Amino acid sequence: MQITETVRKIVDETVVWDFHTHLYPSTFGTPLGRDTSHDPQGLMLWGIDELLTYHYLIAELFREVPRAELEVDQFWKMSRAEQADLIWKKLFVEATPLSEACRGVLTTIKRLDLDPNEKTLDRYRGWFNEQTPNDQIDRVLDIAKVDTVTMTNDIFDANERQRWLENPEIASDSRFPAVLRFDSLVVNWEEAAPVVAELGYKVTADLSGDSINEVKRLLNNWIARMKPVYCAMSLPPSWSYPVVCNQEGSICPDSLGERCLTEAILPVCADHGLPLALMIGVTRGANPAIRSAGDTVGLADVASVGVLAKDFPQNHLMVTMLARENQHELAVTARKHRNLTPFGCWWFLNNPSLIEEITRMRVELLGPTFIPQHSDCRILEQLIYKWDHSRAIIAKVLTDTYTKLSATGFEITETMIKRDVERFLHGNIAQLLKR
Ligand code: HDL
Ligand code: ZN
Repeated sequence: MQITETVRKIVDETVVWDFHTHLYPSTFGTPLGRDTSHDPQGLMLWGIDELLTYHYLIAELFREVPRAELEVDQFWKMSRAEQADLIWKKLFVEATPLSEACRGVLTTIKRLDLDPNEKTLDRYRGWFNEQTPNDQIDRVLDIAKVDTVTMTNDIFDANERQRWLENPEIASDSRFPAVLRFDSLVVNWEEAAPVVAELGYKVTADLSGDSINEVKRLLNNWIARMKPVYCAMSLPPSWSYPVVCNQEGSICPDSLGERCLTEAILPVCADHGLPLALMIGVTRGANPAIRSAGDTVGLADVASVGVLAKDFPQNHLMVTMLARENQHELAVTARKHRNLTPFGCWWFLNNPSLIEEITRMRVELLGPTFIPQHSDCRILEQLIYKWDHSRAIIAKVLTDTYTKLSATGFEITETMIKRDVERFLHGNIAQLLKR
């Protein structure tokens, strides 16, 4: 058997379950739709203007264009189309689109049978304006060979929360399973408390009285409403468990978040058999002026992940970390705790050089027992490039692995490769989420 060709063919053909995205079906409304889904505040983002104003590209625009030419607040005053025109001009026409986020747009344009060498966006806009949201979802999932696109449904996002309250059937498209997301419960309980109270739960900023039971009631109600496949939160580099409190006397805020995590979230997840995803190492608002492009990475404490897994063996933790330097310790920690599954090459790690390094290390340390990638897509058509680019790297790592394995005299079969690739791209997730 020719291992290289066989692996590449199988990886390209195996259908993906995308474990973490920010994508939505058209029932959540879309700014571009011309049919009933059209809604300026809609959550389903698709089309060329959204692709080009992805916050990764906004960050790159401000590096390419000097301040004398473009002040940040001038950019925010532009329309979405004007912003997209400027990004195309500055990053794709007047400069070479060398970055991964730029190359991704070109891969997507090419796979949609459009010409990546246009000097303006006119032709692309013309084509996208002929599409409908639902046809585009079908087309993109088919091209990307993705059959399940896991959403991120943040109960602290008022726009999203209102849509769920108004339409209980909003998540009727089974290709888009829900995920109950609630960073604020752990990261900033004092800010979360008034929002939770406003929703009708008797909670206090210091978690006194019946607050913990009320947080559990909130979680149970939203699990009943959303029917999530798992629950999730992102955490800052400073997060630790047990919490380190160096403020004498007064309740330190982090201990409130820890109580929400250990006394409410983890017991409720265990009751429902729902895994909890922890996405650790993001510093929000490092540069607030550039809005969602302004978050950055920080080194986090992996030992805390191990202690949490040890203390809560009845919970399954799915963990991704943002710092490259945390990856080896996370993989070793997963060897110690069967209820800990590393997933994905998150955000600033979702680049070929780092996907290769991290996936090689994980295969060597964890064999087939992890989830190599998620896309984190925010715009529908990104599924095409994020999975094209990741499949190429995963195939390369597996080819090398099987080649070395074969050198021992162990027989590698096509059936074996199909089994392993199906696990990496779909089966490990389906098994963990009991789907
Ligand atoms: O918190 C998260 O889920 C992150 O993925 C953020 O959404 C981030 O802005 C992002 O899109 N990363 O790819
Ligand atoms: Zn995300």
